[in-house]
Amino acid sequence: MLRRLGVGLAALVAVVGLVACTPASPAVPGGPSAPGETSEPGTPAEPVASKDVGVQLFQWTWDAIAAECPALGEAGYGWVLTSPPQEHILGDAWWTAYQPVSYRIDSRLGTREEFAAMTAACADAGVAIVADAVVNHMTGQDSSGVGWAGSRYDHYDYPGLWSDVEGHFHHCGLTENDDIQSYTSAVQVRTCELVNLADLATESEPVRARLREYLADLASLGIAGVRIDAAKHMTSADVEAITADLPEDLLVISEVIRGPQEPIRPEDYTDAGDVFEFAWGRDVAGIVQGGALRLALELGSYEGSATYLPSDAAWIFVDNHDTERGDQTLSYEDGQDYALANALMLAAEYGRPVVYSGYAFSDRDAGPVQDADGAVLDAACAPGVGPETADDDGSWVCQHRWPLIEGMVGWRAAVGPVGDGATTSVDGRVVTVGRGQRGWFAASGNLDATTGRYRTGLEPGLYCDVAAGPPTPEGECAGQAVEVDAEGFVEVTIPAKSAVALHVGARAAG
Ligand code: ARE
Ligand code: CA
Repeated sequence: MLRRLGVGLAALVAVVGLVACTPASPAVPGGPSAPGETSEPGTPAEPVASKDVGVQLFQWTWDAIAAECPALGEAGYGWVLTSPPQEHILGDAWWTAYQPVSYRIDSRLGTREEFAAMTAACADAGVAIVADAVVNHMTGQDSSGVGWAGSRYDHYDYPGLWSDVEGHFHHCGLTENDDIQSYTSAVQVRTCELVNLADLATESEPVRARLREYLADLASLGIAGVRIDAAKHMTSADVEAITADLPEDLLVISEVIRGPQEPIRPEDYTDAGDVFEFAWGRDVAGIVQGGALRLALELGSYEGSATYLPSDAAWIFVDNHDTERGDQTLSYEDGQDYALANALMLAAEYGRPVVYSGYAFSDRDAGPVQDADGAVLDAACAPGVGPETADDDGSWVCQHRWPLIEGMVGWRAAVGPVGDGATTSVDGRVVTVGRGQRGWFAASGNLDATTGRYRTGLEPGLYCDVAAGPPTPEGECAGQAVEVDAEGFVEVTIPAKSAVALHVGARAAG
């Protein structure tokens, strides 16, 4: 079955405000292959209200996500990726969530009722919920224990759920301790254990059936999609089988990390739905640090670039919870470079973007701030968060509210995910992106401010520079107002390693 950005989520991310003369929505509304968004001459330009941008709210509680959703919807985010919601092992580290003990929706991030209340509150705000589904494995604990919700377990025995005697687990027998040793062996990757995590026999029908039940239960609580954790460690057929009963319109995004020389490739999973393209975040890191920004807008289409997933199957990100703990991508610690990389992701036409938002840490394993019982405390964003904010360990970084990132989410929501190809490379380090009458974007990789006169497709008038953040609820610009002259030109100063962004949804009074 071919699962792509589905109807339910698509309804949220659809190009809902298209001008009358635009062709009817395609099968994948809002997708990168959607028709051009440029208004016909003579039609007044309106924001397109496309909401394809996701935000991963790493380790946010269900209550905190519910509270954030109105602001997310207002900013233009279409959906939230949550951390895994099922019962997990006890412990302080963040990764306890990736060791399921049962499929009860009861975790230190919240109860089943709180989860359902979150999907409802977010839906009211026009924001969909995508849940992280850990279905490849159970725990990696060698001794028995009790999970967050009180379920007893042993490494290969989960009473009433899985047991070794019934053949629910793989014991690959290919390596000394049954752990994956080499990613160049597909059979090891799929049947041996990922860091000692008890590997489910996902090719077996009884296992698949129970996993389908788990995902159906999540769907009944109002989710609009699932991230399939560790999809590389199952076959694409397994992922298809496990997700087969889900409503047609549910989004399925497989996590398959692209690795050089590996036999298992992200491309192998596109029959099961969409896939995260890890290459984008890795490649954009060097590009932004080097400053030749043109390349960032060409990733995925540039002939010289490495293999990328087809755009309509790809979800891209600057970082996620794993890569921010590694050295292959940028992270919040890169400050302005990180903000700029996110802005480029939101202006690019390749794939669909996911903004990441987590908490500050210096220890890789450190979990989010918890109470005495281990329940995670509700996240909250301090006023004025941004790339310059000093982050004490445990404080919520709130990247999704950084002015440039939030402003560009609004920009993308107003101009749509694809343009008419009117991207002009001014020079290697300054790029401009025109989206007809709807919007215009310029970014600079220079280490000094760059002043220039540029042609836009915008109607004459005053526009807020949303690179300084979205306009206030009262409609006041967060930063400078930029005048588009009678010929459509602007004269702007692009700050070092930053951007200027104008769109029809943020016109300045005056
Ligand atoms: C923890 C401890 C381990 C311990 C284990 C069991 O760290 O020492 O053995 O528990 O007790 C997360 C954490 C892990 C954690 C695990 C379980 O990152 O540290 O283990 O939870 O609690 C591969 C997979 C990819 C996976 C990454 C991390 O292919 O799917 O490894 N990513 C997802 C999640 C993770 C999560 C898991 C999967 C497990 O996003 O957060 O782990 O549910 C090359 C390959 C990649 C490979 C990568 C790293 O790049 O191409 O495929 O990724 O190396 O090995
Ligand atoms: Ca497996």
